[in-house]
Amino acid sequence: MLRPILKYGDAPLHQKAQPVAAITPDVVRLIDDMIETMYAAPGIGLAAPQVGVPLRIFVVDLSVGREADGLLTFVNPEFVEREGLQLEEEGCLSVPGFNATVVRPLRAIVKGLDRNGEPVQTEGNGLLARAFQHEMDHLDGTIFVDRLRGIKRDLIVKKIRKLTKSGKW
Ligand code: GNR
Ligand code: NI
Repeated sequence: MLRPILKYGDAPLHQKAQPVAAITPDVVRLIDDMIETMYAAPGIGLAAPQVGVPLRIFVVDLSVGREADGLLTFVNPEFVEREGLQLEEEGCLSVPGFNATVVRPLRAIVKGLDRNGEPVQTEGNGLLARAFQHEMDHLDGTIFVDRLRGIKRDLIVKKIRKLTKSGKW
């Protein structure tokens, strides 16, 4: 089932998500809905708070469903290692119409549980490392806009505020 994607300003996006206590049928349904919603958007990643659920779950698929082994699901993810720096353009399904250059680690190893509750650990480089960090940020209530400083951030926040006031956000 498709779930609506929340936008910048919606409370769950700005709050820390809680660890998943057990992978119940409800949690499995949530993961399946997140995958469907990510592909439909389309996006390369989606975190549970983006669909209004304050749990520590994200999905990533750089191939957006085109490759059979492209999908990664993490429940209660943690960074094992982060290394290097990259500066690239970044966007977010919860901040449609905006993007900005964000500093991220070049390489990241994430561990967690998959949708069957089995331990998984994956190394990401470049865009995958960026997606890992972007989704982990969502679990901590951080959006890429929060990582910007100065006029770049002010401009985006101002434009969103204006869109919100005119009912276009
Ligand atoms: O679809 C997405 N593309 C993207 C591009 C560069 C850096 C991060 C991302 S994640 C984003 C989907 C999303 O908002 N996930 O939370
Ligand atoms: Ni995002």
